[in-house]
Amino acid sequence: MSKDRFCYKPTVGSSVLWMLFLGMAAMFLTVESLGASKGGPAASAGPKIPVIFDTDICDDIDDTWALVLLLQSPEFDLKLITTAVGNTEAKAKVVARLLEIAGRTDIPIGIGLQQPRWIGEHRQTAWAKDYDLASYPGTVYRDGVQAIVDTIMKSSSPIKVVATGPLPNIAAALEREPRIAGKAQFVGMHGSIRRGYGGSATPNAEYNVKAFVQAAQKVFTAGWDMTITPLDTCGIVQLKDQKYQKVLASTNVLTRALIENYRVWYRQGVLNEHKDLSQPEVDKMVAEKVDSSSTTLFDTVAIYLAMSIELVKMEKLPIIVTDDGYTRIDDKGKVIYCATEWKDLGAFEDFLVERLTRVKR
Ligand SMILES: [Ca+2]
Repeated sequence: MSKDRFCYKPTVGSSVLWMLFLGMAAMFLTVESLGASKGGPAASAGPKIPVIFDTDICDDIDDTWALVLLLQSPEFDLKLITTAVGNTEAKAKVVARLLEIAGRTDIPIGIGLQQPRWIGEHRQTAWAKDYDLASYPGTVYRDGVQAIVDTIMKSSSPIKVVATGPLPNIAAALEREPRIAGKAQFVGMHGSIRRGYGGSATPNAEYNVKAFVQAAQKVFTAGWDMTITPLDTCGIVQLKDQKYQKVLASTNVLTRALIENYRVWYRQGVLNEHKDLSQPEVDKMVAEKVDSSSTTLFDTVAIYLAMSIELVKMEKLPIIVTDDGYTRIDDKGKVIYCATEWKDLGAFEDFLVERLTRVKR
């Protein structure tokens, strides 16, 4: 390399040109920054990310928030949604109805493995109880596990498997076709590394791991790249006050359906716990919560990690899944990318609000 490059002494004329160039560059950068939502990837980030979404939607409500975030994020090419845990067919109806509202019936749905002991416990399935799955204009796979295997094996580029529930479907897919681990990456809302629920100072046996421990152990030892948001980061995400009110007031049809689901889900929870309440008392309790704040939005962070890690601190940690459902740092464990802290939780909340209130294109 020529040393001249470091000895450049600008003349008066050239410094004017140089300042002009810098000014134009600054303007360009400002416009580019405005074009991207804060915390999200730039709009021109390249090809879409192929994704399979495996969800236990209808148990906690945060999966529905995650699904709407996914559908409102143009970064993704959603190849398949599979339902996990319990009455996975009733759950598929909720997904199908949401996809119809979103105008995205091009997305196939796979019915996941059913576990009889869980059937009848889902608080949200009433929202789609009259929906006829046979009327879904897109494809419904009766064998969701095989659909996961086939979608990954037939893909020409690596797929991200984003999972926001316990992992019976993903473990079964790995069992049926171990080669999927070589053609996919895993992103999940799982575990608890240094903090537990609600930001508590000790880790918990996190539900998605503990509920199906052997399935989690299978997934956490497969030969794929893994990224997780443990409770350390996802367990403290909640929208309240002005941020929540923006979502509540959104005219986006999909976000309105989300809030409708939140109301159905919350009401069923109140009815389950307080059987003696009158109708007006139930209405009051539902309105007090649903009109004021979200619940903890754990699963939305997994969707975010599938497209960006800008707002979180990532650590590569060796993780084992213990038989009692903990995710412990242990030298014998598989090295996993863990989002262990927020760099800017407020910016993530803003990102979430912007995506959820975006006018449908
Ligand atoms: Ca979930």
